[in-house]
Amino acid sequence: MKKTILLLVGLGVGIPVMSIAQNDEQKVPDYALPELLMTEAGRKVVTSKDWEKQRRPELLTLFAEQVYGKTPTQKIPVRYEVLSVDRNALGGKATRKQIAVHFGDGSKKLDLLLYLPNSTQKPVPVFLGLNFAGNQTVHADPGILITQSWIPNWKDPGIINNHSTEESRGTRARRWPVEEILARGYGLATLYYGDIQPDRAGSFQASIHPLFYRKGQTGPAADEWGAIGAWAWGLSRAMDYLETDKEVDKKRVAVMGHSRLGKAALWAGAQDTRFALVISNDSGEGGAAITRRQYGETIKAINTSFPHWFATNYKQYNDREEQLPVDFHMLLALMAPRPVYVASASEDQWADPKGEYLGLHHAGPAYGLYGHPVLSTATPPEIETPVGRQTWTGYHMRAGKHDILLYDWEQFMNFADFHFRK
Ligand code: GTR
Repeated sequence: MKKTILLLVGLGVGIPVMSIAQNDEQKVPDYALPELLMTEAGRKVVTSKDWEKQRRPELLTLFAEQVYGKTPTQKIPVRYEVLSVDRNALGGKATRKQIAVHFGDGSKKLDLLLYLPNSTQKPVPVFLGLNFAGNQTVHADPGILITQSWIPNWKDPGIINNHSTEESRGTRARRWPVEEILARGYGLATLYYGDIQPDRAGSFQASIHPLFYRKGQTGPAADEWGAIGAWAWGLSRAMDYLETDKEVDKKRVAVMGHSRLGKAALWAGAQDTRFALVISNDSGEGGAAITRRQYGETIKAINTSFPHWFATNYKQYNDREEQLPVDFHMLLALMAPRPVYVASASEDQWADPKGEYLGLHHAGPAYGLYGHPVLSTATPPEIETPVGRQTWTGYHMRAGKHDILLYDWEQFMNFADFHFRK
């Protein structure tokens, strides 16, 4: 038996991380997944009605209270300010809109960037996702407003002392194939996750959290939302705007995200059924991957490196995966009956590609309640052999590292074509 111990230092997140990761398939413990189609009272879920009325709400509550923390339900004042509309962006290929969404007394806002294809009849389907480094990083388009928000000191050019400069334009363009997306008749909407909550420990005061605080409250209670919950909330607020835009087909909005932002996309998709399709790219631990496998990143590792991401309650499961009342196949099942897509990368062992595939596979029975076809085998496919494209659970494993590239987007669009253009 080959023993592999991987020492991960830093991971380029600006926070010192030192943990021992287990990435030996032989060392995956025997585990039993909590039953997807069994209510807490021990009743079998056999119809879509049982799912929608009972089991799905139970699971949503468990994920809220034990994993991500509860999202506040109260509405706060929101105001949209259209900052710019350019009907001749990207050499005439696109309409570019930028919208500031102001919250509460106006002290907090998010900036939404929206590209729509000029060559297609409106309304168009749209992909919506958070970005890691500001809207201006997704394309070199000089018309994109540069984020003023605090930003982690990523190694990308153009970030100086947690602020973005002109030099940051287009630095993450490889992750956002804007022209290809537009050419296929889709729009793209994106916002910087740091507009909602800065990605650093102890950042609640600087986030949108205080807009919801009770009198005297200074931080989230043990079962209240962490940063992933806040980022997911931001996706829903972007969706609120998209619903008002006549050029967007609000019935065909796909929410997507990479890595930590894939976790946020999944949690947004679980809570907000306006998202018609949900896509996870390399979301790993706390995303698509089965946590009971304890392969790659674990609950303890993620809670230690990123103490602000999840509800405080989630820390109870450090080294106690088997006690968690849910596992992440249930998160993916919360999308049912809406289609869900999971992507992995072969060298991204930290995110446990096999665990991500199994998460999706074990979500399948929820789709079965609707008679929707899903991936049938528990064995992940070969590298770069997408599967389930014409089912409700699509999957591929790209060759290479933890990232999101044109290849991934092409598969997302193929899957969206099947569901959105039927
Ligand atoms: C890693 C973290 C992962 C993933 C990743 C990312 O450091 O351990 O869970 O979220 O960051 O977001 O790129």
